[in-house]
Amino acid sequence: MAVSRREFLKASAAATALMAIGAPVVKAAGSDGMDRWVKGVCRFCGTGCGVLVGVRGGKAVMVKGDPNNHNAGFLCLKGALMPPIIYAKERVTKPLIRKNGKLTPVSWDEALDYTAGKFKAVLKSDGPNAVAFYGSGQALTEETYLASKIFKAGLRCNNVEGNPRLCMASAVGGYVTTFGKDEPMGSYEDIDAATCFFIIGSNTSECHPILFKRIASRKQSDKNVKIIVVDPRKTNTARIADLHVSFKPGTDLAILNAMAYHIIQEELDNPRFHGRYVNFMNNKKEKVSFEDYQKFLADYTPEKAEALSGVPAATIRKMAQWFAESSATMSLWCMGINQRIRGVWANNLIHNLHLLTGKIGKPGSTPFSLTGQPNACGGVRDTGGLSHLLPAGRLIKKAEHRAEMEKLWGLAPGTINPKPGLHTVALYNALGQGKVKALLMLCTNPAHSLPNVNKHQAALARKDTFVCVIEAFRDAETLKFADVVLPPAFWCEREGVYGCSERRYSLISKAIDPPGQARPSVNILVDLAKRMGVDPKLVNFKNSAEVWDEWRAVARPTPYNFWGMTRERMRKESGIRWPCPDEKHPGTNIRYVRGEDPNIPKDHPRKYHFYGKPDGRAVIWLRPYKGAAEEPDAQYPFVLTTGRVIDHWHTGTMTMKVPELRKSFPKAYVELAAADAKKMGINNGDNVKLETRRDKMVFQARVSDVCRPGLVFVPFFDVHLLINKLTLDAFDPGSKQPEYKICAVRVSKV
Ligand code: MGD
Ligand code: MGD
Ligand code: SF4
Repeated sequence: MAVSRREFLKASAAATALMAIGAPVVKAAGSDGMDRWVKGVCRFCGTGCGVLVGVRGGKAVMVKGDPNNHNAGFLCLKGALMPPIIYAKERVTKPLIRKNGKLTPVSWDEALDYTAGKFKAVLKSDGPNAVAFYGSGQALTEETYLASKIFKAGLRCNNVEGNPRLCMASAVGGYVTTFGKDEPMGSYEDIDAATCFFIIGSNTSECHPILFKRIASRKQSDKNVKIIVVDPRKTNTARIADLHVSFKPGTDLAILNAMAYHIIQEELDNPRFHGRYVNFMNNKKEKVSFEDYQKFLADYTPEKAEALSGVPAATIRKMAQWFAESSATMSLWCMGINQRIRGVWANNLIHNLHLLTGKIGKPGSTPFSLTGQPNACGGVRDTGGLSHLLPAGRLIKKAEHRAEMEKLWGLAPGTINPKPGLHTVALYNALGQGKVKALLMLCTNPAHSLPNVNKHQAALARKDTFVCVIEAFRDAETLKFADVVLPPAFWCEREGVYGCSERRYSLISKAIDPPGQARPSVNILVDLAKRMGVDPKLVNFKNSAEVWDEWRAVARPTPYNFWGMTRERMRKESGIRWPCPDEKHPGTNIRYVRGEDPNIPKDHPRKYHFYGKPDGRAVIWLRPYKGAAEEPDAQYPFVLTTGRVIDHWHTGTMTMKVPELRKSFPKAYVELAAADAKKMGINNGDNVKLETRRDKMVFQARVSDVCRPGLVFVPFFDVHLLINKLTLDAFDPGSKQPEYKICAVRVSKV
């Protein structure tokens, strides 16, 4: 059945209403007079829904769900409402150079020569550590692979970072320390088999709506399925929970250890599994015994955890029991766990529960970190687009990994700088100190999204730094600080791969031409690199398909092997999960299990083989409780937490251009608990001042039962109310991911 755009939007509006009670999304039908439908992937979240772009008269006029991808044709509103964003009047369509303080249109040659000249001058005067690349989990896999290669191999500079540091670094740290390799072992199919969902620090309903829909459907299909939501806010996700556990923010470590304590106490652990497949380790990386682990956990009785977290001991016991007694438990988590100064440890403690109970590597039983961005996994984590990484899980600090990459890239031995580059907060600090002097950015808006952003805006504003931004929209905050802006082809205006949360790589096919002089970023990067003096042999690519083929070859000798995903195959299929070693291989559903994971020989003696670790055993870590970097005190008695709303994407440069989305959340607000509001005489809509040690700002109040008393929440999409002026840039010492989720704040009625 054909649907008109009007009917489609009407259906979408109904879906928004449903979303409010936790029943999201629409399924669009019909082919309705399009010239063609082109296969792609949604531009937004890490769910990675497959889409079909309806093209008529050379324009993308409609988007609907791809019935053959994992989302089975469903999309949430953001995914379906792309066309107004593509054709927004704010698109950058010409290269711009700042002249007399104003961004002024110039030719491509002038912009590229000018940018390359600035980089070359800094490289000459200050060396490779004074330049940097800052990328994004929304750039294509080919773009990040190429940028990272240009800097690490071409310029000998490891200052290659990107917003996944703000997002997934703690999850990476958790996977690598526990299993030896990054990325989840399970897949979305686990949702259909799980009988207990342990959702902690994830507002799945608003941030991964199509996965939330799948969880809700699973619950509807079997009334015995239990959902536990552990979040200090009673979010929309919590509203379908059998048990919502609210607690003092930042105390998850104590709660998770107490769950482990109770599981062992009640003999709900699985000694056959952990005896055979697990090592226990303390923070000094020493192997310890199961008995040592038990002694360590004695500090985390449910009563002691109650004193720290405010969660009744009986509730902790109940959670532990549900987790351990279900036939299949799936944990899902996101920024409530990762954006913390002990994010890696919190990740480890979730893995611990699965390893302790053996609820891993079976359908429905898996720890599964939800990835935020559409290509943080496929693009940045897998290709090595961070300052300590090389492609496919290789590390800069490992000589054999550098040597292997030098061979694959055709470099002289010793070319790759052995010292990891600067992580994101350190990079912007170095920019502020004048140590980094030239910065190239791609597909990210850090002048809005960095924590403690006043400090980092000042760094970007320095007169002696050079900032070149490849950015699709003129109104992005970072453009205020740019010396050069280069216009990229956006989303389906060029071809390339996105890799979502479940190791699934899907191709975005080119559906339409870019506007004006905008060009695919792969071509921009190649031209820029050549002008910067990078050996042309290193960047001898005409298009992203050629980059993809090199990346396939580079990953082939590793456990990431996806050699079987030829471009041709990806054009036909709607996403394939790696490992996928040959063209006949269907892709991998469960890793680390013999018979499932092609990296494990069929005759391997052990059923589970965590091959990222030298002895094939995963690690249960003894991680003590540690609180937030900035706890509330008498001066700043509340906790400020920040995050997302369903209808906006990050810094709002895209979703604010869609009238339906803008109307649902026109500006940021402060959400506060009814009990606190009553005490302070605050009503809905009143002006409320928030003040932290960094800055202060006034927001309209939304009084509800979402926040617990003592906690306030502000979404970060609004450029006119930049909450990151108030947040803190303390970071996890392991992952270097900032603690956006907790800082101390004073709240007063204006
Ligand atoms: P957030 O709102 O950042 O979203 O997805 P989520 O992590 O699900 O925070 C999640 C929850 O953490 C909040 O409900 C908050 O109350 C809780 N939290 C705060 N402090 C704590 C704590 O101490 N412990 C626990 N357990 N929880 C805590 C983020 C994800 O969303 C990401 S990373 C990206 S990049 C994408 N962005 C995005 C978007 O911008 N908009 C929409 N609509 N969807 C998105 N999807 C992705
Ligand atoms: P985005 O809005 O996604 O935010 O932070 P950012 O990456 O800075 O920025 C993407 C930019 O790329 C936009 O300016 C967009 O217009 C542009 N763009 C879109 N498409 C294209 C394209 O095809 N090519 C190019 N070149 N440009 C394009 C996200 C970051 O925010 C993340 S990932 C996290 S997890 C953090 N979360 C967070 C939080 O929870 N709380 C607070 N307070 N702040 C946070 N900041 C972080
Ligand atoms: Fe896009 Fe995420 Fe919505 Fe799917 S759930 S349509 S990937 S925003």
